[in-house]
Amino acid sequence: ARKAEPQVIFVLGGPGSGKGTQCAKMVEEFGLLHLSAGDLLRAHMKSGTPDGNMVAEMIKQGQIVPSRVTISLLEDAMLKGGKQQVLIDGFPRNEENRAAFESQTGIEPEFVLFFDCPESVMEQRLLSRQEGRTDDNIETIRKRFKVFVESSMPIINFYEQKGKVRKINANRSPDKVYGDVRPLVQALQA
Ligand code: UP5
Ligand code: MG
Repeated sequence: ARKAEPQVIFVLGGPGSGKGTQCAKMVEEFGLLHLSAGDLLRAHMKSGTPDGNMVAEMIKQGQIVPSRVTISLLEDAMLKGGKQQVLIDGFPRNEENRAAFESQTGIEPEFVLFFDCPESVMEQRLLSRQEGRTDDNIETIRKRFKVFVESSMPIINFYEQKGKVRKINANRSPDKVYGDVRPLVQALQA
């Protein structure tokens, strides 16, 4: 018999809203598989392939990589991870991503966590991060904000209309934010 499709939560929110931070907390407590599309793409950059070089350039410009690349990385990682519950962090970011994922995998998210945070706060967080990301400079950060508003917010609105968005105020301490996240994930496990 075919294995049941995994239950997926899309974790969305602007650059620096705390997606990665909150996913780590969910993994620690509930043991879900965490797939950060950005982390997978950053690892792929190092492959030295033509696709890898394209990804590096697009990330530096704050642009959204074509779903062909991102979905294949996500699908591989989902298979390898072999878990029934999966957090997909930072994807889908535009309509092309969303429609392609749905048609290629047949997966609909259980719900969408949306970390809502003012740009000024996200900007401060990204400028103080010391991970050496090629996109953590003010010029690229502004491009990332613009792409988020123009291309990614419409995806959140799409799921909002389906009643699937769980909006969280992300402008608080990580533990306070997690206090609102926790019961949502717990309900899925029950
Ligand atoms: N921090 C976190 N929570 C905090 C809190 N509550 N209070 C105070 N500080 C807090 O957090 C960011 C920083 O803030 C950290 O230093 C953290 O300690 C602190 P983090 O948890 O890393 O936030 P996150 O939302 O994950 O920020 P990130 O920078 O990863 O978001 P982006 O959406 O910009 O990055 P992502 O890696 O998803 O994508 C990067 C690029 O990859 C995109 O711009 C795009 O070019 C490309 N991409 C695609 O093309 N397609 C995809 O599907 C995905 C990515
Ligand atoms: Mg992240």
